[in-house]
Amino acid sequence: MKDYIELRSDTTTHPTEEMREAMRSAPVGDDVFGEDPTVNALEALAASKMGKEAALFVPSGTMGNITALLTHCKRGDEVILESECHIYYYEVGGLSALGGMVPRPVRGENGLMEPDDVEASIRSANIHYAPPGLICVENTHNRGGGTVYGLERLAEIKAVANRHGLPMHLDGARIFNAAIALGTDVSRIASYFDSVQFCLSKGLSAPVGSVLAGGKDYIARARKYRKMLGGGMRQAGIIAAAGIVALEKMVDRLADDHANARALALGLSRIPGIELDLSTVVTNIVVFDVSRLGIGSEAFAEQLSADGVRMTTRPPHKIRAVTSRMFTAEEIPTVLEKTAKICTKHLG
Ligand code: TLP
Repeated sequence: MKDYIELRSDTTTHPTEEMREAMRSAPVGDDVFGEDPTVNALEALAASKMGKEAALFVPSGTMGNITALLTHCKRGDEVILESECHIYYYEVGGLSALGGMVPRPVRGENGLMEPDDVEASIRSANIHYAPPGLICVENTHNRGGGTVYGLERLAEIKAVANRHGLPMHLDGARIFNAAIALGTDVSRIASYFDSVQFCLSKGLSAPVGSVLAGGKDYIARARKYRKMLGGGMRQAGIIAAAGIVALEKMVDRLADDHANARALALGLSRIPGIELDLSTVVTNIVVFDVSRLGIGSEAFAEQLSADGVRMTTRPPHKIRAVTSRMFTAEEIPTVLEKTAKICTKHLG
């Protein structure tokens, strides 16, 4: 049993009993030979959920994204992406270090890019310029606070991509959260993209793994890049089995995480010293600012953790709380009480 309240990330979710049972009894084979029936079943299920021809099981979201980018682009190509997105901010510069790609960041509002800004970032052919190779979108947007692109805006960005003959990649680590917030199916979100990466190991609670989905030829080429990156796994059915349970059983309950995030955010927004824009809290991520307390995020998070509540920092002054199966509605009053205690201490 954990002796603290877990709000650091939905990546901390443990597998369910049903997942452990499925893992124990999963039929397996060598997936590099394409012979693992459980991996093949997961890939087929994931492809059909996303409305794509094919899918590829990868060890992490980071590997899914870099595999996607390597498959779309060549060295020297420009990748258009939002300036706070995970691929740019948290993936160790892999697109440049491993793929020789040039990021072209576009500033969004709470992580969401305007179609006009995307279009303005696409430069016409000129001997001096790196050629544009890909547009990336993140939905939900992590650093934006779990914010969601609506289908209309996605359609407009897709129209921009079409006008310029560019492919689109979705970092849909939390695409199921986006679909629930929009009241739509994941395949509708995915329909605007040539490739989609989504995570099984976040709110869906699988212990390991992500999926890259796309067209048949595209995924065949991606399979080779996954191998190059060292992501060709062998009896991976053991972990893919949990991914199948994640997709079949764990999607609908994400709505509970959203409701908990909303209730938590509402309570936090009423605590003097905390600044929180409630309009951004539409999925399972809550970001708030503690600058009025005269302390930085690190100090705030340390004090909260010492009192048994774990959140992550967004230096210099922001804090992130992520709801998941590891957090229950019953814990909300305790979090609010402990947060208020720190605020009162620092406001004097
Ligand atoms: N996000 C993690 C950390 O890396 C920040 C988290 O705790 O939120 N895309 C998005 C939008 C993500 O939020 C993440 C993980 C990834 C990709 C990468 O997934 P993994 O951790 O499986 O490599």
